[in-house]
Amino acid sequence: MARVFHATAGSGRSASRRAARTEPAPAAAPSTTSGSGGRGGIVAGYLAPHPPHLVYAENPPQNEPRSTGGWEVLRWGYEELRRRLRAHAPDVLVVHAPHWITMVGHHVNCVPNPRGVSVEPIFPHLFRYHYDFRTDVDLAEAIVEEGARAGLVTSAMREDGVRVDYATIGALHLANPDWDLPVVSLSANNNPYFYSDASLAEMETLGEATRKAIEKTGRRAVLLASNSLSHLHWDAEPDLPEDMGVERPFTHAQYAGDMELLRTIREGPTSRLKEAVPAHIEATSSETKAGSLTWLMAAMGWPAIAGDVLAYGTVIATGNAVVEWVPT
Ligand code: 2XP
Ligand code: FE2
Repeated sequence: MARVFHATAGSGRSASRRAARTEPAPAAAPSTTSGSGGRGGIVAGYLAPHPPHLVYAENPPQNEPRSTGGWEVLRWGYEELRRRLRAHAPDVLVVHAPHWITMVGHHVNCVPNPRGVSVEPIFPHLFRYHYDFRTDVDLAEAIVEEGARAGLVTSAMREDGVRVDYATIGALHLANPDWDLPVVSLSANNNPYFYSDASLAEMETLGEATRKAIEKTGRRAVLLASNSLSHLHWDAEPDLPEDMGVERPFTHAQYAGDMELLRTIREGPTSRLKEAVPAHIEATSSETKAGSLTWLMAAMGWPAIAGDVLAYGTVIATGNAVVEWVPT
């Protein structure tokens, strides 16, 4: 395992703030064993991309901007994801997202009831989302502990009022717009972006630590990897952002790179992604560089199964796929 940072995350002052437990969430706290009565563990994992356009297109009451629709095929894929997610009857959704960027270590949101407005900085005219959800604090803390035990720099984020990033909110909204399940949200350590030759090895360790924490707490968990695929996008948009007359891949090469990865996913087994994901990143500047997909695979233990691609489509030229894996 290649580690770049060895320091403890945060200052001494913030460490003492982090150590102080905040009040439990106002809503009923998640139970310590599977609430659904079924077996615990990771019951499904999804590639759940977060383009703000998809939330904008859905016109939920929480989002301020209004649209006339758009990107339907991807949104139909999410409809199917929601049906399947319900059938898995999870106790908790665990999400790893690339736009909660932490420079030192892997942070886990331990705020019991995050509330606020999440804004997409590039597309603030599309995404200004009012969120209010519950955290499964026991599981969040268990992930911090297991990550540290595995040698990672980890930190429990306990600062009430820190704005939750749009990649976390976007994936969670699209997967569960009712927000009736507790959440655990993990940050993306910035090393892979900062150091061009940094590997995704730490994400494997974080994934294994996530699985151990889920098993220890007896949760029945669904995991969400909030990543787009090919990631070049236009620097201009049409007057009507949802004008599907101009929506297309950035280049054929970007599209072909996505198709190659999706072919590997659909054929399985997932262990092939250990080589395919870095090759896809190299070919398409894929957002999986942030590690969410690798974290998901490692958490599930790289099962010898194929992924089920529920939808693929471009969003302002980036490639996006909604994919389900159900470990057996
Ligand atoms: O990566 C993102 O979230 C972006 N802001 C790019 C826009 C669309 C992504 O697919
Ligand atoms: Fe993104």
